[in-house]
Formats: sequence, structure tokens, C-alpha cells
Amino acid sequence: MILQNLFLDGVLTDITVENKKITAIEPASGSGKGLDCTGLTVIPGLVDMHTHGCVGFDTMDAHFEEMSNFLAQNGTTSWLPTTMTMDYDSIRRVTEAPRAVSGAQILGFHMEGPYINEKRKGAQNGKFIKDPDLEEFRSLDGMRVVTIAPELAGSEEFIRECGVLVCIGHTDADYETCIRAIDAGANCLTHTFNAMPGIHHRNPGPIGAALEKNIYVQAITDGLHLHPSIVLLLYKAFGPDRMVIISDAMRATGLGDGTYEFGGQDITVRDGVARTQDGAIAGSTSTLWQCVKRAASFGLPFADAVKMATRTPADMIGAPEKGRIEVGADADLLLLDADLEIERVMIAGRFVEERNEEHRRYLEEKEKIRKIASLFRVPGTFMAHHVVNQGNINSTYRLDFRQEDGSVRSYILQKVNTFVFRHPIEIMENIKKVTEHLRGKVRRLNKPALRFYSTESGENYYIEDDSAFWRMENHIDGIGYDTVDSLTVLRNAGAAFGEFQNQLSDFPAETLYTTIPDFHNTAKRLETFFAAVEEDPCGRAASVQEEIAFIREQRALASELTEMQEAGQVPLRVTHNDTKTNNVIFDRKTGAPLTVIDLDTVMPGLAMHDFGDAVRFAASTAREDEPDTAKVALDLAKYRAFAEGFIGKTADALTENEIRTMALGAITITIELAVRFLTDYLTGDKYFKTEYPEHNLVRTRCQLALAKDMLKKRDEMEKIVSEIVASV
Ligand code: GN1
Ligand code: MG
Repeated sequence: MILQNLFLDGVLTDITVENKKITAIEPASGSGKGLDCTGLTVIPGLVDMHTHGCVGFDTMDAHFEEMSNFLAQNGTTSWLPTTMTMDYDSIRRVTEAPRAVSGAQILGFHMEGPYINEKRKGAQNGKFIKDPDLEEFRSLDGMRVVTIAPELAGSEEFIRECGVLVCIGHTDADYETCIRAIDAGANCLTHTFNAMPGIHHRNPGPIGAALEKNIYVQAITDGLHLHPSIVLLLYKAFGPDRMVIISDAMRATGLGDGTYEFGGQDITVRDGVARTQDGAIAGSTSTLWQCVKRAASFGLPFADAVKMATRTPADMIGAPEKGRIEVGADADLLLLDADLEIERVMIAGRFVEERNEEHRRYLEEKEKIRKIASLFRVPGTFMAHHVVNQGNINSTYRLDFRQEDGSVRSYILQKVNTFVFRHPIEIMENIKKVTEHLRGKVRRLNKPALRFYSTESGENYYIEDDSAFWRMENHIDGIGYDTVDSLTVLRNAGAAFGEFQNQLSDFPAETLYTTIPDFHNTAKRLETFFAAVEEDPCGRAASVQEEIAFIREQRALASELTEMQEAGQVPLRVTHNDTKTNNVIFDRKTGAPLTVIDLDTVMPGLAMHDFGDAVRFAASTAREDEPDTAKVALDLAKYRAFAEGFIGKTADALTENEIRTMALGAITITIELAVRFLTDYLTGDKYFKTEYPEHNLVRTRCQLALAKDMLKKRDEMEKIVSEIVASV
């Protein structure tokens, strides 16, 4: 795209934008081939390195879509969501939230506290203030800037080692301390003059140190935080290459006066001024663009005010592709009208109007989710939803609800796939019984337990328009693994599924509905498969002859366990039947298993299948749908670790026949899943969710490669089980 006839620094210019970048800047050609921008002035999109929130949202809400859209409308094209002084888990949640948004781009985060001085906390929450903690900071993903008080213990080492831009702020440090911090690497003052000592002729303080060392300074030029004369003073002292304009905006920005939550405290906004209950100014309610214009109105040159909100902050945070109009830079542009008001905004080569389309679709989905969620009785106010990309059957969303105390609590909303689960009400009855049973066991262990919420009418589900089936459960915070490298995690996963089986050993199996008949009846699965091969409704069988031949060869072996079960040689137990490691939630800190989730297929089944399905998933060297089958094998060390965990918990209860056929269980279930994937491929991909047309075929080949390797290693697999049984 060519933007023609723009004023760039007063010169009529054409700007070419390709692939999100500026690829040419030339004197206006008058060719008339591009988009005519006659009368408009172009400046770079604004970069806000210090902003907390707007339109009712705060960075601590860990949800950026609405904020980024508002920022984009108002000329901020990239930003660092800035966290507040809060507990570690709340900050971690922010860094883990999805950063793909329709509006202003997220370049990373600015962590403002908790490593600050209580005496200068301003609107920060004193309860969470502490000394710098390198290990904690390093565990947070995406941090780009941190504000600390350099007088705190350990700050010099922290500044040296933390690896991001350090700003001095919320500090009571004297000049000498600040000089030492700057020598250690600190390179900026956070909202200069606010929340720090001022300049005194015998105590130059942080500002004196900053001036002497010529570091960067942030300034809130909203006209409230600094007197206009002080803004000019900073400008004269530091110049446009060192002074950075920030908004420090809070969630009331873009809304009216009222009372808002900010960092766990109530903030009142009156006539646009936000204050804590003690009267401290609590962030601004101005956009960065308003701050730029106000700075210019105080008498500093407009071009410099723009630079201080574009190139200078971009350089400071190490984002040289931002904040400038140059060949090779990101195409983030503001087109201004004759009154220097924003007419159009471009982010990464796309005008915000196009981006709004995505935002509208997002809001539509959100409204639908909000309506469904409102039918369930859960505490708090719905704030946001995120799609959870996990599971091959149901659609899953994480919902965040704001609680009265300002904290955020999450829930899981699921739309059950009724093509797969034909009798979802029966599933919910099963789950109710099973979770009640498990809660009784778990209470003593002081671990979190799954619970489903009911609607006003008392059911633990909601059926929408006689078709879509929805349910809502608590979100248990922790980690689930799609692939596992750590042997400890594997051992823990084995123990979790073993324990799960134990906890259900006294559950009356006859009270459970069969949610999917013959779910792990491998012989039946094979019958269905060969029928599909015969019928070949999509004409795909010819292309998978090799796979079909291999499955035919393995048919007898893969049917052995079904036959043993039918002959009463191995017992039916209440089993999980979907023992992937992403169905266990692990404690983030200790790695201990917290709970087993996804109870849809809890039914009478074989212990060897639960063991085997987990091995198939987690003891493989590759993910379940790895396209390069050369990468797929059974990792015997992982296998042993999982087996140690699982058998360690179940050995006492297992019969000799079960122990003897554990390894066979893994081979069987791997072949069975390959057969299921291939059946779905042959019959038109109706069962499993697929991400691309050949996905089920890729999955099939991956599972077959794994099964082949297991067949080779069968003796060793059996030996490992015997060794473990002998040792427990
Ligand atoms: C399905 O939905 P999800 O991802 O938990 C499937 C399992 C398969 C698994 C393979 C009800 O589980 O049987 O092993 O995909 N669940 C059902 O990833 O068919
Ligand atoms: Mg499942």
C-alpha cells in the first residue's frame, strides 16, 4: 500500500507499507496510484511504556483486548502493560495472559513494584511491598522494564543481573544511592518528581543523579502530576532524546468520574483526577496522546513532544523497530488532520478500522459467553473469556470473574460435543457422583477438587436452544503438560492416575452410566475400522493401504485384552479412560499433582488401559500429532518413571494378570487410538477436532510409529514392570 501526499516533517511524502513494515519513503510522486492522504500529517504511532489501564480494565486483570483496542483508537500503537505492587501469583497471571490482541501491540511488561519503598508507595499497595528477588523476577515471562527503589537490600545485584531496563522509582533514595544504582545499570527515573524526593541544593536526590549521569526520565505531562513549569524544566535539562512522556493511565481512562479499584484499593475519580482514599494522586485518566498535546501546550515544540512519546521510549526499552518513520521500521502510523487531531491510526500496516472488525467479532463471542455464564450461579462479575486450546472433543473457555475485593477468579466453561457424547446429562450425573466421592477423599488431603456449578433451576448444565450443552466448573490453577521432559513430572503423573484409581476403588461401578459404549473395546474398534475401510465413504482408503495392512497384522494382538476381559481373566475397575498428562493439574511451585480433570469418560474399564494411554501420551519422544515419524519413539526412561508412579500406587490392588499385561495395555491403546484416528479420517473427520485437512492421518501415522517402536521394546517394557512390582 502507498500512502500518498502526507506531510512528513513538513515535506510532502509518499510512504510505502508492505508486510507490516515501512519499505519506502519518497518525495510525493503525484502518481495517484495509492491512497490519497492530502492534507494529513504523519507521525509515528505512540509507544506507552507506563500505563496501567483504561475503559474499566487494569493490567492486573490479565486481559488486554479491550484496553488495546481503546489505546489503538487513541493513537497508542504499542505499549507495556504495567503491573502494580501485588502478590507474585497475580503478577504471574498477567504475564501468562494471551498477548495477541486486535489493537495496540504488547511489547512486554513493565513491573512497577513490589520492589519499592513503603514511604513512597503513592497509590501502590503497601501490603505487597518487598525487597528485590531475582529468582522470582526471572520466572516471569515477558518482562521488559522494572521499577525499583535502589535503597532496598539486594538492589545493586538485582540491577546488574535482572537483564531488563531498570527504572528508579517509588524511592526515597538519596543522590549517592542513585549514583550507585545508575553505575550498576539503572537507566531511567519512573514518573520523575512523583513518588521520589525532589531536588534540594544540598540533597540532589534521584533527579540530581539522573541529570549528572544523563539517563532517561519519564514524565506524566497530564497537567496534574507536574506543574507545566516543571515539565519545561525537565525538557530543558534532559532534552527530547532523554525525556519520555508516559500516561500512567488507570482503568477510569476513557470512562467518567466514579470509584474504581486500583491495585486492590478504592480510587475515586473526580473531575478527571484519580485519588486514593488518603488523597494521593493515583495515576492519570489521560491518554498518552492527550499528554503529548498538553506537553506541547506548555510551550515545548510539538515535534519534540511527539518524539518523547515515540522514538525516545522505543529506544529506551530496546525496540528500534518502533516509534519512527524509517525504512525497515514497523508501519505504526498516526495520520493527523489540520488541527493535529488523530484522523486515522495504522498498526503494523493495517488501519485500526480493519482491526475493529476483529474486535467486534471478539465482543460478539464475548457477549454470547457472558450470557451463557450468567445462567450459572458463580460469585463475581464476568470480565473476560479466553479460548483454551486443549482437548480434541469439547470446546473450552477460561472465564475471569472480578470479585468484590478486586481479585479475579477463573472458571472453566465448556461446550460439550454432543456428537461424541450422545447423552451428556448422564455424563453430568456420573461426574456429580464421582466428584462427590472424590471430594470426600480429597478433603483430608487438603487438595483442590473439581466442582461443577448449577444454574438457577438447579441443574449442573445448561442446554441452549435444545442443542448446545454447556457446563461450568472451577478453574484449578496449575500446569498441565502436552509433552513431558521431566522424569519427576512423569513419576508424579503416574502417581496421580494411580491414586485416582485407588480413590475410585470403592466406588459402586454399577451406578455409573456408560457414557460411550465400548469406548476402549479394541476388538469392536477394529471391527468398525474395517467396516469403514470396506465402505470407504470418502474414497481415502487407497491412499492408506500401508497403514491398513499394518493394523490387519496387529489385529489379533490388539484384541487380546478385550478377550481376556470378556473371559473374566482381568477385572473391570472404575477407570479414567483418558489419562493424558494434560488431564492432571500440577502445582506450579512443587510440581506435585493437584488433581485429575476431564471426568467425561470415567467408566468401568481396564487398569492397563489407563496405564497404557498415559504411556502412549507422555512417554513418547514426540507429541501425539508429530508429522515427522522419524522423531517418534518410546522413551524407556520416561516409561519407567511413569510406571514407578502408577504401579507404586496400585501394585497392592492389581492382579497377576493385570501386571503381566501392563505393557500390552500401552501397545493396545496406541494401536486403538491409531485405529480411531484413521477411522475418523476415512469417514470424513467428524469425531476429533482437526486443525488442518490431513490432521487425523498425521495423528494415525504418529501413533503407528509409536506402536511399532513399542512392539520392538515389548520385552524391556515388561521387564521394567516386573522390576518395579518386585521392588514395591
Ligand atoms: C480425546 O478430548 P480429549 O482430548 O480429552 C478422546 C480420547 C483420545 C484423545 C487423544 C471422548 O480426548 O479418547 O485418547 O482425544 N476422547 C474421547 O488425544 O474420544
Ligand atoms: Mg477427554
